[in-house]
Amino acid sequence: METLITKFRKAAPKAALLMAVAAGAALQGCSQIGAGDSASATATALSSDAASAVYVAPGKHDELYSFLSGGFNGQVSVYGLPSGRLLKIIPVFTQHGENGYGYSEESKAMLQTSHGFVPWDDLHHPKLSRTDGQTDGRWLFVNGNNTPRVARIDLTTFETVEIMEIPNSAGNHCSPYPTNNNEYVIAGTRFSVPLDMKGGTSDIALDKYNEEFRGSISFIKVDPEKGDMDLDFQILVPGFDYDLANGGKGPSEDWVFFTTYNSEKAGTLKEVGASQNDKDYLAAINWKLAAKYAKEGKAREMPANYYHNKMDKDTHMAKSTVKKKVRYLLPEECPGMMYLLPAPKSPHGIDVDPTGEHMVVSGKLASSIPVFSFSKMQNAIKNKQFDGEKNGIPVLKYESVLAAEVKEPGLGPLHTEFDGKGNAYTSMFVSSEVVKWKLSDFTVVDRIPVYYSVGHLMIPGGDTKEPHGKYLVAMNKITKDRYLPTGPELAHSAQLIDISGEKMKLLLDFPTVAEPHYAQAIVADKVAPKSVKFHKLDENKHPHAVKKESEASVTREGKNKIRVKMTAIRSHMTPDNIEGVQVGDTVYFHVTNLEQDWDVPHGFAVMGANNAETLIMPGATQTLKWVPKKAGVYPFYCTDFCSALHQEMQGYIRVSPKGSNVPITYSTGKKKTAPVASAK
Ligand code: K7E
Ligand code: CUA
Repeated sequence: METLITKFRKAAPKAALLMAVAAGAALQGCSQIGAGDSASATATALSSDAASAVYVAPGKHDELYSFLSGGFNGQVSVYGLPSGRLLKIIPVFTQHGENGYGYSEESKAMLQTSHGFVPWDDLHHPKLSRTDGQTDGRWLFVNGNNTPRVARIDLTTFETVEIMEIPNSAGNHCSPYPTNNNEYVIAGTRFSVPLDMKGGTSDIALDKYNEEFRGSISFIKVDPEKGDMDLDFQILVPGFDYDLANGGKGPSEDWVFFTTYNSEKAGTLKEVGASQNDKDYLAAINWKLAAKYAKEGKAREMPANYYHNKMDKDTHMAKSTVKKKVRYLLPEECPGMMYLLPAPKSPHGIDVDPTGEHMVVSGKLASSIPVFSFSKMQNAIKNKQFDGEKNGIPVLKYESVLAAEVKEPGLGPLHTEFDGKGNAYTSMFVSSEVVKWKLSDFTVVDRIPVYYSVGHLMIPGGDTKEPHGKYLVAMNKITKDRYLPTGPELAHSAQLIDISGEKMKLLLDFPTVAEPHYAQAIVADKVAPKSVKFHKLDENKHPHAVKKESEASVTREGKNKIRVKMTAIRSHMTPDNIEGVQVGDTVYFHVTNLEQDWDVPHGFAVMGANNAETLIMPGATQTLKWVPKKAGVYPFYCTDFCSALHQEMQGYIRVSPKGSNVPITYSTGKKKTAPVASAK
């Protein structure tokens, strides 16, 4: 790295160099940069121009929705742009006390996996669904890295509606990549795993890495109308590590590309072992041909065990299905399906420009950015310009596929996005800057410091055929001295940059929830008009819904199950007095929100519950499970300040000792006795 820095020093403008040094210092934890330095940098960058550019007047709406990944918090955050106002947190792979996701009986199944209930994950990459290579505002797909999963968020409700576990995967990082019409959502594994083809991941000595481990790339079919996912097949690829994925557009739209590292297949100390060779690969896969091979009988089948969890639209209940098989293709048996392009060692991002001609590989350790040409790749394949093969997969000659190298862009290139006006923007992790370069002649034309150590950057639509090239969001890993300190852990940060002119301009800093990796953004007009305001009560098919107060009931089922079918409407619950429950009973509160109006959820919480509240949307039914441990009188109440009489929206449930003869009674106002124990 020393030589790189020396080299960089000669070429880079002074400001960028200062930032490089500052970021280096920050990375090593010795904060040599004074608060004053950055404060003055901020002062210069932030003029009143910038303030008015991001000002969205009270009561006015933002122009764009943006969806930032929550990283190790397992959620997605929705921000308005350009204001940077946080609009919503969408829990995906995590429990969320705010609305009971992952706690309510209806949503628990969403977090079931072959490893049991896993209420956490590491979410890196949101990707919007596409039509004709443009974002269409229907769904947002996201990956879970740790316990490999792909989830789908419905953008009419901003709720997670489906989670698919990925078998034969470990570290679902190059994921999810939707093709230009969501034909497939593609997900690659970061870690290779031992596969015995008979029983999936198996018990194998770790020093057998080289012979026994393989990677997998999963092809998940997406229903064009409903969005439902189905794992169609996998390609079992050589035992490298796979990092990021991106897809072709236009002429290259049948292809998807993956960066790989550890082509050395080191099983330990990868920091060293995976950096021996000068080059790793960009893997190119013709997904259309793969789908054809899979359809025409080239696929074999192996046993598997993975969960597919889906939220039913009518009942608002999630259901898990366990899948027991997966089909797979081997690249060595499928000619023309997969090629390897030599890339600078241990590359990170791969990004394809809007025309589909250029594949940009960000080699985090390299001093230049190689840009591959899709048309050259096609020619090289036709003319067999190979440099041998690896695991039966042809390796293309570097020179035969290279369009150009972007020289001395900065230090630590990670990711690139495009503005649709012929420019590319690359994030530089080590030199803490965003570098703008031209696709026409591959020269650097502008650079702007970011604070500090930027990972992904995002231009709304910047990974699609038609970018909305007005803003860029840089997502930074380190923010030392940018915000008020908050103890050992500081806020991660996003920075909004104006890219509408020749020179980039910093407009705004805003802190993020947990660690953002990638993000997506879309013009609000493509999403807002379809936003659901409330669920129609008549269409509520929840088996325990009650649609009128007169239908509310409390029943004992069998020995110790109590079912409370309750309604909530401003400002009372029916029933609000319940007696006859005993210690040892499990109580299910099925609460139906009778409101048929926008923005009137009711919450439900009961003292001592071991889960959370549940927040019931108008017209929907949600269930809170409660197992009281001791006799007594317990209050329950609405948690969402829904009306002037919200504080009155409360009730009591009496719990008697086990075996007591207190009959079940329930009422709101007038007391009513329950029918004797139900048959079920
Ligand atoms: Cu953070 Cu896309 Cu997981 Cu790069 S990845 S920063
Ligand atoms: Cu309902 Cu507060």
